[in-house]
Amino acid sequence: MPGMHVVYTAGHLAHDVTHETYLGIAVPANEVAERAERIRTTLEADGGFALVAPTEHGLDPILAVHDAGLVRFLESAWTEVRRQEIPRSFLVADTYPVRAMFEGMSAAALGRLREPKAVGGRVGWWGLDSSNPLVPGTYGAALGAVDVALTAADLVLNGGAAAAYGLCRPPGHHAARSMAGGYCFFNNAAIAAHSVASRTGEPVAILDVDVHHGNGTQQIFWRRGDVLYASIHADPAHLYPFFLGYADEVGEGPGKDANFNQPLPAGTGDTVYLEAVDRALDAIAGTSGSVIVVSLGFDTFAQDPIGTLAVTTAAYHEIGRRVAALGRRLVILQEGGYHRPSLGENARAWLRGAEGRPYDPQPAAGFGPTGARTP
Ligand code: Q9C
Ligand code: ZN
Repeated sequence: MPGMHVVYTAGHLAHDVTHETYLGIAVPANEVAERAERIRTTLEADGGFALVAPTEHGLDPILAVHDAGLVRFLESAWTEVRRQEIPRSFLVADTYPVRAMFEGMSAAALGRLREPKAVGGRVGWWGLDSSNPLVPGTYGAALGAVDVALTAADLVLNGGAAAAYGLCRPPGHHAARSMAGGYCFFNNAAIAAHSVASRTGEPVAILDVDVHHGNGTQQIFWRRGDVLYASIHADPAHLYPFFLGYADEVGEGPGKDANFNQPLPAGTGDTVYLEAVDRALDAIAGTSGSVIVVSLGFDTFAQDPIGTLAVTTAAYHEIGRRVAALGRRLVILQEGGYHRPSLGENARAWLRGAEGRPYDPQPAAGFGPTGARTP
């Protein structure tokens, strides 16, 4: 009997990134199509999940969270690259409106800052970092990832499901109201959380367990008291996104104390990580909603090429189990995770844990259940 729904679209394949830039040079991309394909095929092989296609939700739920200018930029960027005859296979920024550029200027003068005309300036205006390649298929794939997230929310709100998993790609949690970045274009989790909050009239909790702080999600809900953002991540003093994610960021105005960051030191393993999960779940248990949106990253995995923590596959099963044990409905959305051989198994372990199915490790493409290389 098929269990949890897995929302997936092959539309992500159009975001066919091959390279990103790292400290100024092109390197093989981390956030590649193979990631989502590995997860999909492993969940299919499990036999206990039901794959479904997303339904189209249009631009309104996106515009409820993002600036219309960001949407216009992403929609038009590639056409502009071609029109300006820029000889590149992907677009990344090299000039950003960094805060020190405007030091000393009045609010009035700051209010007159404007989006430039050239696409090379626009990509900096709307972007956080230079490792976020935009290709011809990016906009369509990013719209598809939002539809995946919103369809997972529909299954939980209208479909009577206790939990649904959206295999979002590209990921979303670094994208702020007016900014793309960190392999993210639209903030799938924030769009889903806002949609759930407005459709149910209830508070919503977001649990972010990607190794990186979800700066975009934090920014979007910074002043909102009806959305609790609880994130567990590697200390931003040493890892992207560097400038946000510290424990003293607690929200402001009505959002004060509805932002809960737990930065962890490099090398943190299962025991300490699970204690942080329990603290996040305690905070969520103190809110009155019935839905949790999970920003699920597997870049906390010990073998992840860009992460710095050391979580294991067995712990993912346990985290899924503990999150589900709160008894709330779960909209589980894929974020990062870049150790491709283990991604499918890690997703399978987490989701089986959330469904109350036993941990049943399968060897994944040359890697054992703990992610250690098998001899
Ligand atoms: N050479 C997510 O996990 N910087 N995004 C990477 C690596 C950006 C990660 C540099 C990392 C973004 C969704
Ligand atoms: Zn990440």
